[in-house]
Amino acid sequence: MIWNPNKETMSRDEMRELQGRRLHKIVDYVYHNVPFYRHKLQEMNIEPDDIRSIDDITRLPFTTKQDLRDNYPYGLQAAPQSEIVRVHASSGTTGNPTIVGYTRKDIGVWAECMARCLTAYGVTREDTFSVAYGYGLFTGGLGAHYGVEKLGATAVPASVGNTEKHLRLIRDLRITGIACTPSYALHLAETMGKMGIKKEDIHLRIGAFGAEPWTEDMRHEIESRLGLQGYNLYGLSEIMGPCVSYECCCKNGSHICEDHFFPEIIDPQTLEPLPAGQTGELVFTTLTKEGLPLLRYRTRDLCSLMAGECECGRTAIRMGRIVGRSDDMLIIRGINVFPSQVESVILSTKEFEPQYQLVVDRVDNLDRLTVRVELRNEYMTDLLPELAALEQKLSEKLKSVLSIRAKVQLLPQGSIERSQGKSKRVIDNRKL
Ligand code: DLL
Repeated sequence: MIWNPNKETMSRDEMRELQGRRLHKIVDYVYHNVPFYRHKLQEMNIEPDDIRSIDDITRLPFTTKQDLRDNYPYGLQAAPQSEIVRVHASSGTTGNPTIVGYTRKDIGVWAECMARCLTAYGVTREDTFSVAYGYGLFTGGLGAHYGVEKLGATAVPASVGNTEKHLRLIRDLRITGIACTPSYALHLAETMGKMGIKKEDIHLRIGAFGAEPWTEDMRHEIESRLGLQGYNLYGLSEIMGPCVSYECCCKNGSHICEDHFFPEIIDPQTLEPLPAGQTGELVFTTLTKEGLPLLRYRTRDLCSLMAGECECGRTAIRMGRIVGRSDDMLIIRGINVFPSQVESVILSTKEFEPQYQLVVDRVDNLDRLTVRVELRNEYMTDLLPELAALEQKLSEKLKSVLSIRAKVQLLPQGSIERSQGKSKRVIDNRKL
């Protein structure tokens, strides 16, 4: 089944023509509504009417997360606040999160694209679908939820945590579909084992997994342990949230909703566009967004685009799996974490040396972050309660900045190896 055959199976020529028209409109829109873009375009001597076809996109300026940070909170928003019906936020490289405002039309486009994803996975109105991404400022929960309702399946807003209760619901409500991070899917499988629930006792048949990188091996593991078919779901808050691209039954690349989000791959060093098949940094231009339209937004995700037809009948271009990042962002339990956020917390706390390491492990299929930090000599003590209080203080500060709990490990001054060149701040022991 295809949710919107009109858009999802359009001929390539028609699609490019539609994209060209929409690009012209969005450039005109940001030119007149976002001073940041007007100045950039004026500096480059570009008038909206110069942008006539989708090929003209390479003339436009890039946008980065830094631009969003510099214009925090609403500087790049194009629609007036009275038109914004919701905001989400994602973590920035330092204290300021990125704020994304959505108009009612944006929320509608999001639900439409999410319904396309779910239909491609095989979800129908007969399914009962559990959304086990976090509900809140993170786009995963509400984003997937609106898609399930749009499609007409039954949404179960399970959110994260409460794993045992969730598993009982999965069994008792005969839940057939689930959206969550791949690592949470494995955690579910493990908890099932502990609770004595067998995969024959549940009816899950479809999983929509994303928000963090995962591999084919992980797919096979999840599929065999939960007894379902697992599909990739990709997205990012700045562009919309989950729904930007999705796998179909062929499980060979993810179709991009390219009537709404135009993809390019660039060389992250030279910023030159790369042809299909080559790996580089993924860049998106939102073609229809009203709240926060972005031109050539650099996602920092590394992948390649796959031209050519797909056996499922969809004509939309596909992207391969995300194979890395062109910055140092880590994804821990689905939450984006930048080492620089940890650094700024440590530097603002007088007891610690600016020497630290982030160690990421996967225990029982859940990510665990440990922050190792050196205690300055003058604060060193053998009074255990004092040390515990310091650990607690840092752990709470980190929680408020990162939105995830980190275990703090205090070390004597001088114990973290000093490096000659780049310091090794991150030890990622997860095997992906
Ligand atoms: O993670 C949106 C989302 C929610 C996608 C639920 C899928 C499912 P952010 O928090 O802004 O948004 O993080 C976006 O997460 O740039 C990628 O680095 C990574 N990411 C998201 N989906 C995938 C995926 C949501 N399927 C960042 N595979 C992106 C690999 C993914 N990485």
